[in-house]
Amino acid sequence: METVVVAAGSNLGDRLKNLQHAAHFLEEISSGAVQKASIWESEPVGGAKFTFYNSVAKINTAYSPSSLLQMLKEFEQVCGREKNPERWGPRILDLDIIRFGNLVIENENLIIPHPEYSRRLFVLLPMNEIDGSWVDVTTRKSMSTMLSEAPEIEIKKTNFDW
Ligand code: PH2
Ligand code: MG
Ligand code: MG
Repeated sequence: METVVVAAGSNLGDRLKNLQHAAHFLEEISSGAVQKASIWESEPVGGAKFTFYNSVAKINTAYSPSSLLQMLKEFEQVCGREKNPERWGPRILDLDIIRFGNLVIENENLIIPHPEYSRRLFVLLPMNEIDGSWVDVTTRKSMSTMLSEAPEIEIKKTNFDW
């Protein structure tokens, strides 16, 4: 059994409902309770255009990383996400594996830890709420170091439940 951190984002349609669907799904696939951070509203980073709702959830799973990835991708599709969307196009739901226990994986389908998370406050701020003592397995950076080094963006915590 491994502890896995999954980041969730939505910037299309009913963003809160999309994250609530995701929470329901994560509860179904997790062995035991799911720990969810707050939902944060954040400006789009990179080439994306519409404001996101973002959060992260910590689950426990006996699935392999590739099976979990497959399940998350399938669920994104079930929620109505297009199969081959434009790179920065708006998305109903994006579910990314941020960390998978202390595994380090690098293949053509999956990189763990997620290659961008340490520069993304929309992942780090919610992650810090539930996993503040996390140290990156590859860089050995603490959460507070990553938080202070990540580029600033406009982001605020909401009171929505998911
Ligand atoms: N996801 C992206 C690109 N940019 N910006 C924010 N604020 N939140 C995201 O989840 C996000 C993004 C690609 O997955
Ligand atoms: Mg993503
Ligand atoms: Mg993704």
